[in-house]
Amino acid sequence: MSIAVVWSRFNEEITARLLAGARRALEAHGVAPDRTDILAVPGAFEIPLVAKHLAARGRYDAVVAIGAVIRGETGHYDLVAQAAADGIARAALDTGVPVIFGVLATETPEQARARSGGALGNRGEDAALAAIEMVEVLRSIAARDDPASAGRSGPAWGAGTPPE
Ligand code: INI
Repeated sequence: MSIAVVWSRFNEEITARLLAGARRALEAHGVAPDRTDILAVPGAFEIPLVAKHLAARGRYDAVVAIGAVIRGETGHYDLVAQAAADGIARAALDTGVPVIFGVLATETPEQARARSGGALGNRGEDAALAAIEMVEVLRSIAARDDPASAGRSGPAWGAGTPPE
């Protein structure tokens, strides 16, 4: 599995912790560091364009987008957070490659710290796990279309087991 990470430097204290979590999770799940490319961008607003370029290259199974948008005194926050969310979703839908939303959007720096290796876990780690799961989901769909796996059937597709 080959993964690209778009890492936004804005609020770097937070995003460095998210990136560390993502790298740890990828390696722990068998994605070797030399199969993981990391591209830095200035802020969350810049993530979608780079994510789309990477996804369109055809050499990555998924792209993980990492950033932190923290509400300040102005409305800038809403614009940046919305543009990042919309653009990341669009990059995935336009290319057919999973682009995972590992961008924190919080009211305060404390809330961001809690979600980047603090009391509430690490959203970078969660994003990396979501990327791996999405690659498996898409591979399971492709396997169903593969004549070599004809006859395989069952209710559960993808990586998870649906509840009864
Ligand atoms: N970028 C972020 O990643 N997080 C923020 O909280 C943020 N705020 O609050 O302004 C932010 N702004 C920069 C933006 O992403 C762009 O880099 C900049 O506007 C240049 O296009």
